Amino acid sequence: MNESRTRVGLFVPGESTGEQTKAREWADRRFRVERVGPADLTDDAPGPDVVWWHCETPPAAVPEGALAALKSTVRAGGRLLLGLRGMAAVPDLGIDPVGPDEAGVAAVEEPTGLLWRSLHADHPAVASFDGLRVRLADDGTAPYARYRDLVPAEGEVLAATVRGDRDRPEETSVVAWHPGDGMVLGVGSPLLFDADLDGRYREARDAFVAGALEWLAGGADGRYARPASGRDFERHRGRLRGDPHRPRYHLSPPANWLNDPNGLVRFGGRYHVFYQYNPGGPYHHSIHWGHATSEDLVHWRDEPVALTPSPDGPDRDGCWSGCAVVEDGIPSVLYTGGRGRDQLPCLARAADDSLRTWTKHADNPVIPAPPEEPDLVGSEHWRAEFRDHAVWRADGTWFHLVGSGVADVGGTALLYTGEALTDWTYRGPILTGDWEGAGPVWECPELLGLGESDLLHVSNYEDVRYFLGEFDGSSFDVERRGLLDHGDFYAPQSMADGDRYLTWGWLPEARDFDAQWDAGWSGTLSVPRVLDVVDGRLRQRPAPELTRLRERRLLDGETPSLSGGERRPLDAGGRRLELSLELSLVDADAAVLSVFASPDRTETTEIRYTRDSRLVVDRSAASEDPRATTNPQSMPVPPADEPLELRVFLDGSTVEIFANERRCLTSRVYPTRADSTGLSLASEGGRATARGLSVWALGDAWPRVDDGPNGACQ
Ligand code: DQQ
Repeated sequence: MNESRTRVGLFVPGESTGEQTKAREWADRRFRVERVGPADLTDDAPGPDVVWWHCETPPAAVPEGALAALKSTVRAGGRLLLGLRGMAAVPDLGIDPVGPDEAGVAAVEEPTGLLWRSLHADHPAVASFDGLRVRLADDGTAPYARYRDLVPAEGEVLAATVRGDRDRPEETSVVAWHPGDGMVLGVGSPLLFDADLDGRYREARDAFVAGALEWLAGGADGRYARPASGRDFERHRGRLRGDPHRPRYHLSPPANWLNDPNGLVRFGGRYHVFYQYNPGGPYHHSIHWGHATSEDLVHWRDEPVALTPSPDGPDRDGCWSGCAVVEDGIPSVLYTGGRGRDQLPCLARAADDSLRTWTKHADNPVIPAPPEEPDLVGSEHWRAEFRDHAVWRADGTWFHLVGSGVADVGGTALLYTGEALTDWTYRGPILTGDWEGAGPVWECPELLGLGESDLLHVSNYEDVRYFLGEFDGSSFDVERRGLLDHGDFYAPQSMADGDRYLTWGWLPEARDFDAQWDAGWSGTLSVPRVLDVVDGRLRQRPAPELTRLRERRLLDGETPSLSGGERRPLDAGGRRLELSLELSLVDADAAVLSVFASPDRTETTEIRYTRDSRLVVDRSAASEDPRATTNPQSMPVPPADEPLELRVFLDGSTVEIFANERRCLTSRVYPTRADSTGLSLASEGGRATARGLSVWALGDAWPRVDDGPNGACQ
């Protein structure tokens, strides 16, 4: 009868319910089962291998003594499966100070279950399933507890929810904890035994619950613990290493979600880059600040998460974008706290020189409400769009820009000044986009003094617009304007580094949610760019340090000349390359550089330089994956009778193009074939030449850590 020798203790602190009785009948057929109550969970009695609390009623209704017994069992190294509403007890059981923010009872109206995270797809409870979506029930009434706006402080999220055909990434349903020597798995998905389930969901339930119990009973498996140290994050990074789309020399998240770069500061001889990070999965939610450091701007190390939302604070729903300043030798960050419908500026100060720990200001937010004038635009989510911070000091005064939008007018950057980072006086907008195409809201405004000009840039939901001109202390006079990048580049931020500024932008994915969930990561930062102004115009160059990534020179200053209609494969290829060349159209209509191309050209990304002075990235054949975006991207370049100097950086799924050190176009593409590594040049409608064509294979920015089946080192 019993297939397993595992001893399962069913924790039933009161009368068994019908559901618990059925669960016991199920368990009896598979395990050695005993019923345990508080009195059985003593330190001196040899306990079962795993305790299962199939908890139907709110755990708060359970006598305190029963919880205390369970708590000491876990502390002493016990293993515990919390089902149905059981996860709601984690704060009282001393497992996690942050408990689920949703609990209740819901009818199962469509097949519902686990949206498992690909990072943990080898977990024994799910390893036998095909795919990451595992439906466990299609009938019944299910008590549940789950995280929605919050994420656990100590637990690692293993799964969210799939309901029917819809993914619900924000409904966290499975969490693993490793308190002390104990192990706990919380499952808020419908695990029902007293319901009329379709056979396939019954089978899935059986395999999952049995797998979960056996995994817990096996003990001592820290593989699914929440990463705490930089080394833990590097192990997560190692798990994704086999993914050919992962950038290797760009600054990317160890796994999960990344968006804007934040709090950029060079401090104590190290470059610190923080970034918007969701530890719960590869989607934008419950934003924390991830952290990476470098000594040389080329090689990076993962650091522990720097800022975490405080469940009782004004940043409960997320620590959104912000900047760093150094005051009296101590870095501080100003960031946007989100809570309910409010977005308000919050302050935190570094509590150690490695910038790993931060102390939040006791009286956050430091600005209690958005200004009443002008009439700021709001949304269904926010009372007023009022977020993102750029702070600098001039003549003893702090200046502070906040991004916003004026209702029925356009995006704006609001100015505050102050004597201290905690004390701000509102001065008004420095510039408002009251012209066609300015965008309704300006996110992430930043103002930099670039010698002969000031530069203001803003992200308007679509593009990053920049303005060169003069800031006179209260308003910005625009002399020239443009786009910082014409492709997949958003919400940049800059770091003062001696007499230069280094700028990183977020390169969002150009593929759908499913593809991002399945990949287990989303988003990367650009390479660092040096911005300055020359002859009144903006110059953008890759940071010179990047040449240290060059591992092998594959082509050395070649000068191919192509006749009309000719295509010439280059004797070089790869997924991580830098190319440098000067293209001339001679009398061609277009010259085309193909990258990430398969030998039969069924997959190819085409960088096309056309006689009408445009550079176009054609993604129509870039990927055989229908989930990838195919629309073209383009930018103006100098007239076709002038040579076009290109530096192109390829890294897994990123193509970053610098044209004549002025304009940039960044593209995300997802070639699927292992042989989509080719490069070629072609000329259309006449002759074209390339001069100084060099190609380098580039190395890794991150330490090589191999951690698991997906992580084979290449
Ligand atoms: N991303 C942040 C916001 C900012 C936006 C939230 C820009 O603070 O406005 O993650 O990408």
